[in-house]
Amino acid sequence: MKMVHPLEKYIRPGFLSTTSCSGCGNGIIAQSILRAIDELKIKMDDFVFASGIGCAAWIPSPSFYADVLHTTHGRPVAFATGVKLSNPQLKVMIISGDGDLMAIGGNHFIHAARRNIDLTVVCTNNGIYGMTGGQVAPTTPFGAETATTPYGNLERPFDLCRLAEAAGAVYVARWTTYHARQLTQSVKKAIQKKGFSFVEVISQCPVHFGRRTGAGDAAAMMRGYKKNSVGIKKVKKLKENELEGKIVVGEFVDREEPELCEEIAKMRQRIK
Ligand SMILES: Cc1ncc(C[n+]2csc(CCOP(=O)(O)OP(=O)(O)O)c2C)c(N)n1
Ligand code: SF4
Ligand SMILES: [Mg+2]
Repeated sequence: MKMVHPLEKYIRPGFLSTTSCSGCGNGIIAQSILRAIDELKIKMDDFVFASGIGCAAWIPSPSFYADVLHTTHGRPVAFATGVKLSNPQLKVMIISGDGDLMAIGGNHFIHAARRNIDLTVVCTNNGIYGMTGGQVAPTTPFGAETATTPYGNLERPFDLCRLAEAAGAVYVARWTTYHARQLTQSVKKAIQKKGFSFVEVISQCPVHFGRRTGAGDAAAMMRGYKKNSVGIKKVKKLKENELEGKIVVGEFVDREEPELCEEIAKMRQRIK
């Protein structure tokens, strides 16, 4: 009997192979997203996915069996905004990397959050530019050695969830690839939430981050995520020094604000 993976129906026929290196976190993220869609029973035809440039941008493209926009570097949020405004009925999800979304694409990201347009953003945060050879990113930890910081990173990284919250996102959560089930639950909430939702996934790039920073291979990195993650509810009980090197995971924001497409529809009614 031929074994068929339960999520295979979401993969474009002939595109089961992956561009990711072995041990990369991208496969876990892809599965968590597809499982969320499966559990919500939403048809792939109701989705449009957008990604930019980088390893993470290959998560939906070309393998997700849906309309997928593989756009230019830093611009998936801009493309997704256009799609959503032209057809607000669609579920529009952006899946891309920390560099793509938060470096070159940072302005698109914060302004989409400010507008509270109904988009779901899943950001693979591997703390580095993976695809181009392991250069420093705005998420690289302070002091980390990368291809472009051989003596250690002198810049402090963004806290992506706090950035999303401050910019106006109505749903914000962070998990790691160790938390695949929790990630699925957050992606489900993010898809269902009316407004700008942001899910950050701390993910392993063993080839560049692991090798260059000393974090080790994929298994070592995932053991580190397990050991060093602290749930948001526990954080208040910990002292500042106890939080050093920890990854705070959980849901940070779940709030209601007027959503842009709905406000546009109301305005159209008003000015008829
Ligand atoms: C305008 C432009 N500048 C720079 C690049 C080179 N470039 C491609 S991907 C990338 C970084 C991707 O990093 P990230 O989004 O974190 O993805 P990862 O590969 O780590 O998943 C860069 C700098 C490009 N393609 N286009
Ligand atoms: S270079 Fe890193 S992020 Fe890119 S596919 Fe390989 S392991 Fe994954
Ligand atoms: Mg990256």
